[in-house]
Amino acid sequence: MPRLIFMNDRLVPEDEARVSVFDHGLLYGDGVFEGLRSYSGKVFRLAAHLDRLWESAQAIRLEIPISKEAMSKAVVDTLAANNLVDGYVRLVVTRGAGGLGLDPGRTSNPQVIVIADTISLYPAEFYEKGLRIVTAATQRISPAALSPRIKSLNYLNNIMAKVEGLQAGCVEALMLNHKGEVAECTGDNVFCVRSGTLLTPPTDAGILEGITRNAVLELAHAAGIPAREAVLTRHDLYTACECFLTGTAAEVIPVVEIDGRRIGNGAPGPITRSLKDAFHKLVRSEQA
Ligand code: PXG
Repeated sequence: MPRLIFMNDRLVPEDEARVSVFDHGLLYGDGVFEGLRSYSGKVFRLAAHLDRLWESAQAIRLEIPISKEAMSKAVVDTLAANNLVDGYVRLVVTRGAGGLGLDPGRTSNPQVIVIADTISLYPAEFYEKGLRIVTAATQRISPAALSPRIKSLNYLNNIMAKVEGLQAGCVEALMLNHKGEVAECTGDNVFCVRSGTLLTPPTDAGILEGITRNAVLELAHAAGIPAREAVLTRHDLYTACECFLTGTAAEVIPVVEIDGRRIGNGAPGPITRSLKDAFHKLVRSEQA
């Protein structure tokens, strides 16, 4: 069965879901996207993902041609049309087709695309034993150059770092900001536990403000675990008791080694495990 893709205003079979070679999303990475998940038929934090998509679009002066309500319906309909209960949804809005020049004013017809698919998860072993990661030499792009808060179609900064991680035999890589502080991983936010306090870099460290990150901060507060945003250096991570990553795809995943330094006792820590469990409960309990 071919997948059904939502394109602009309707569902079409995947081989009919096409964009122009003149689309500035393709030519320049001029567009925005989101990645969401549904659990047992409920889309996790759909409103927050739509808000972030609209904010990304506003930042690049791209007007999304459909309403949030229509996008919300498209997400639900695309999952249903593909018989997906536990699925992954990619929302893409491109600038649309135009001439071979940067000027977005010379484009027309921004394309709205909703793809629903199954999610390929990291092997269960990574969640039980924890990840090894390395710091990429590729810095997170400076907010003065392009805000990392924009989830744009230009992800080369992250891809360059991801390739470095893969070359080192790791599935994720840590990225530092232009000041040498810890920013985030290529597609995940980073947390550590020091002296019983949960710490994560602030948004002005030049990161994407992850929806999973925010959910984990809420869960920590609810569980009475002290938690706050803090500027972190690699030293803070190397000498932390625990470390973990958060993201829509990865959920909450422990990190047990960074740049060859063992974190804590080298096994996923108790705060990590309790937040991982709490997150699993949350995604199955929240209403869409
Ligand atoms: N940082 C970056 C740079 C991201 O791209 C996150 C953090 C985590 O944010 P959320 O809101 O997901 O908690 C992301 C999200 C993919 C994929 O296909 C990537 C993301 C999300 C979903 C899928 O690799 N990145």
